[in-house]
Parts: sequence; structure tokens; C-alpha cells
Amino acid sequence: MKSILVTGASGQIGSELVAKLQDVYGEDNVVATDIRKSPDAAQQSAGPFEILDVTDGKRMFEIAKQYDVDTVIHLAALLSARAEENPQLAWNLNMTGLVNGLEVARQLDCQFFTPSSIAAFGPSTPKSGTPQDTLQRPNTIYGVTKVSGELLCDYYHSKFGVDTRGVRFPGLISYVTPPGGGTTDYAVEIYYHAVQYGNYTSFIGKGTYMDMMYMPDALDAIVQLMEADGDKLVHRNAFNITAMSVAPEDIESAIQELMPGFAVSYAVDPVRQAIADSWPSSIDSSCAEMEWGFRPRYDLGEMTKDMLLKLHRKLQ
Ligand code: AKB
Repeated sequence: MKSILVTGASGQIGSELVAKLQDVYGEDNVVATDIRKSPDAAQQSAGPFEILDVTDGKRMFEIAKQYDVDTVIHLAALLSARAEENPQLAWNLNMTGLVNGLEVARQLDCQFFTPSSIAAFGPSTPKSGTPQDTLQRPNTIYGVTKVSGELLCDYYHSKFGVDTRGVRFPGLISYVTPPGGGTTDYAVEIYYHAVQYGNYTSFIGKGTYMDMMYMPDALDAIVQLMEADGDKLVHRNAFNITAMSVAPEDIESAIQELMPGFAVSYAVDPVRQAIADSWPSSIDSSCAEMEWGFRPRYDLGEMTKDMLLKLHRKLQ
């Protein structure tokens, strides 16, 4: 049975991942940590919770030791758009936090997972069907931290034997905890606005394709990769994974299937549009499929049905 430390547990992925890990490994075997507790009582984990600023390596080590963890899932990070507003803060939080997590894993012999992102690619990367191994020259600070993070995780594996694993997440869509400060956030907002107002003004332009995935598939992928036989992994940090490549008008059409009056207009934000334009329009996840059996369950239609149902219940 694993004993898992999760950083960034109050965030978009963390708030749902903690509950999933508790289901799989038991409530007391998942230590949720974040710089603050989620203000939403429904999202507070039932198991142990500790306040942790991930740039404080000493405190991270103390918590890991206190709970005798054998796995670290490091999620705390600043996302793309917010990182662009404060690059120094982004570097410090994303890289110092990661080094601290890796050091805990090295010193306490833990398995280690941290997400990378489609942001680890840049304008010179092949834009469609982006291969697992390709050019990675991102021009955003978030992307720079993600490529650096991938390399550092590989280094900890080859140099110190730490069992590091990761995926390059696309935009993640969920109805539980909204993301904050990302470029793909429009694809979450659009569903909230559909239910609340019946229309949406997109800050990402028509025809901008990016990879996306529904949160249940993202959570399954983390557990599946962590449970995968290490001997079968050719790659580690980090696997391309995706469930769909969509533009705003595709999500609009999928919502219109269930809400015919719904309409999207556009007020493009140049900063976030430039970030989106520097990312792939679709990535190839065949290495993840072959090496550890990645297979998402939700396409755009199934995800849209579930999102609208859950948001109607949540917001009305
Ligand atoms: C963002 O938009 O910054 C994130 C990501 C793709 O990593 N959702």
C-alpha cells in the first residue's frame, strides 16, 4: 500500500486527485498539502492536510518524514498566463518547488510524479501530431520551467535512481475546481458560462486548436502511470497524452447539441493567444499508449454531456 504526499492539493488537479487516491489507497495514506486550505468545504480532503509552501524544502521534508511517505506527487506550480505576468516568481515557485520535491524523493527513496504540459513545446516544434521526442524550445517562462523540469526529473532518475515519472498534460477540463491563470482555461469557462448565462466571450480566437482532456481521464492516467511496470517504460519525463484536439467553435457546437441557443463571441486576449499559438495543435500520445496502456474514455461529446449535467446540478 502506498503512502502519498501531494503538493498543490487545493488546486484544479489536486482537489480531485486527493479524493481519487484516497479511494484507491485509503484515506489515511494520502497527505494533502497546499499553501492554503481550499475555501470550499466540499473540496476539503477528509484525510491528513498540512499547510506547505513548496519553496520551503525543510518543511516539505519534515512532513514527508512525519507521515513516512513512499510517493511524492508534486502538483504545485504557476500556470502559463499567470507565469508570464511574473516570470521570476514562476521560476522560483516552479523550479525551487520541484527541486525540493525531488530532493525529498531522493533522500526518502520515494516514487515521484510531476506533471509537465503541452507548454513544454514551442513555435519551432512540429505543430500537429507532435511526436514524443522532438524539438522543445518554448518561448514562455512556464514552458521553460516545464522543459527544465522534465530534464531534471530524468537526471534524478539516471543519476540517483529516483523513480521519476510524468505526463505532458493538455488543457484539463473539470466542473469541480476551476483552473487559475492558464491559457486553456477558456475551455472550462465556456461550460460555466453556458450554464450560467447561455453565452460566452472567448479570449482564445476561433480556429485555435489545442489538446484537451476531461479530468477523470487525467486522474486515471496519473494512477496508471504510477502503477506501471518501470521496466516497460522507455520514456519517463514526460509522456505526451491527449484526449481531443479542439478549437473554441468545436466546443460551442458540442454545447449547442444540448443547448441550441448557446453562442460564442470573441474578444481575443493577445497575451494568451500568443501562448496558445506557440503550442501544438495536436500531440501524438502513442508512446504512452504502448508503454503503459494510456487510453482516455471521454471524447468531446461525452465530456460535454457530463460537464453540462454536473454544472447544472452544481450551479442551480
Ligand atoms: C495552461 O493553460 O497553462 C495549462 C497547461 C496547458 O499546462 N492548462
